[in-house]
Amino acid sequence: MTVININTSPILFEKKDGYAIITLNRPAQLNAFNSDMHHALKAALKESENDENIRSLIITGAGQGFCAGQDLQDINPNLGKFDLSIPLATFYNPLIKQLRALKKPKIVAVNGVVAGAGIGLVLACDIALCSSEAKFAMAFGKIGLVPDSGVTWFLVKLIGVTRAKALMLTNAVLTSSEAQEYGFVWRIYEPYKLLQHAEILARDIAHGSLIGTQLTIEALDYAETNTIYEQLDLEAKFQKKAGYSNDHKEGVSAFLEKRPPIFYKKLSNK
Ligand code: T3D
Repeated sequence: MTVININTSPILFEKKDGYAIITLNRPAQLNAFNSDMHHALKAALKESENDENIRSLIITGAGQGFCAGQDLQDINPNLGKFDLSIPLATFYNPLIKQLRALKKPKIVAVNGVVAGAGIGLVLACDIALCSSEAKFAMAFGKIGLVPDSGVTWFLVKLIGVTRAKALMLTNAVLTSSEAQEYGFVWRIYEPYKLLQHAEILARDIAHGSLIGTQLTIEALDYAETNTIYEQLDLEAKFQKKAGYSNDHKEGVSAFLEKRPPIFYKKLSNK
């Protein structure tokens, strides 16, 4: 059994009814990333991928913030210049790739301020919810850096190059309503209700058809770059796979028998 000290562990990992909650846990630094948090998050995502009883995932933050990007206390400007492509290649790029490759639905519950690479983390997940108190700060330009962690890629696709440029060049801080208007987040909740709603969503998705969910996420990933002709072929290929699944059989049987479908039964050996 892994013993986690909630006072010192940079990540809290809790398994629930078909889903898991990963909590970024460096509240005094607004859950900014240091190498320990990167390593622990990578391990928690890997376990979420491997554990068949985890069928959806919530990522949230402890305390007042969600994630303030890179921990700036770790950078001592007096120690000379440092090749920042190294932390990107070591930590940030693998994190975004790991999130995109993890084909289980990832719900991000943005409980407070999010800045820098934290924005990339939000945009790499599948469904984003936020607290009405959340703020979205670009932040990179304020310290003379370029948006990273996929933020340039995500934002051009999400809001178009005109608004992406304006946000990045002004280092704007968006309110929760603006973030919703821009499509960063799907729904906004009162702070004390955010996690409750994220858990209802995670549980509902976990008890739904995993194959349908996974193929949907994958199809939408391909849609970013495919032509309509390629996408139609892909949909047919994925529908063939889904159509042969036990989940499809169960879904249709349940409909005809006027009962709720049963897609998920906890595996007892886990
Ligand atoms: O460098 C590389 O490895 C390359 C990769 C880069 C990726 C990046 O993410 S670059 C961007 C790094 N992040 C930032 O520049 C954000 C810096 N923080 C802020 O701009 C503001 O703190 C926020 C807009 C996020 C929130 O503002 P506010 O007013 O709500 O809170 P605050 O008072 O500024 O911060 C509260 C505490 O959190 C404070 O500590 P204290 O004084 O109470 O002891 C502050 O120092 C700490 N904190 C906030 N952000 C960071 C942080 N500590 C370390 N690192 C942070 N990024």
